[in-house]
Amino acid sequence: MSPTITAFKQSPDRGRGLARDMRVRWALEEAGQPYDVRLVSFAEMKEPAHRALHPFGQIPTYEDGDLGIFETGAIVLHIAERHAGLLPDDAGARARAITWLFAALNTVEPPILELTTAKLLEGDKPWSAQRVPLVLDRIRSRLGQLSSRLGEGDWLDDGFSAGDLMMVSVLLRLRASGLLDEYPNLPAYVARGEGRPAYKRAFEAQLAVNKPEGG
Ligand code: GTB
Repeated sequence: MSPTITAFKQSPDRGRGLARDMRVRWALEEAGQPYDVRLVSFAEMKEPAHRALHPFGQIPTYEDGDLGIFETGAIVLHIAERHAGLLPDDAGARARAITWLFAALNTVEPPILELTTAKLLEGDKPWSAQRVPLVLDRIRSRLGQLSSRLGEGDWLDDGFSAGDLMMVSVLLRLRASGLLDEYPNLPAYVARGEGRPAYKRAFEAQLAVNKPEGG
């Protein structure tokens, strides 16, 4: 039986691929694993049936037989550990790839999420005009460090891994801001991720759900 993941019935991004089910879809496509998708509305996410699977009432989730898990990082790692294509065989390279997966989620993404909060949820607060530049500085600091480490490389370590999948996914959230363009190797890195056939398949699948009427 194929695993089942959950995704937004109607994504707020209307299929731009920024909701986190995209990360799981991409991992499954890289692994060559077919999957089913259960679409849930915001209301359904908060109901007991979904909360039994995801205590915080969010997407994505992943179910395979008796197993039900949540948290994108855990799901992608679970897939990567069970199928070829996302983690190297060499123990050291594998540990480094997992390190990048955690770095994407724990070090690079937090200030990016702060920016979303500062702009979308706190934009009307009197202190917002002071806060946003501080958050932008924190993001730039991380991007500069990441850009230096990536250098001329195609990927963060030897070959494409789950670490790159997560880092590219995190960086994609910044595209509209223009911040990535301040570090020329980062848009190119993101474009390499988006150019992967597995990424394209995953993107098309989530777009098909979110296509505007008549579009
Ligand atoms: N830490 C969890 C994980 O990594 O799995 C976070 C999961 C999460 O944030 N899920 C969001 C959710 O279910 C969807 S992805 N939100 C509903 C809720 O909390 O009630 C976050 C997201 C949403 C929308 C956009 N967008 O429109 O661009 C981008 C990302």
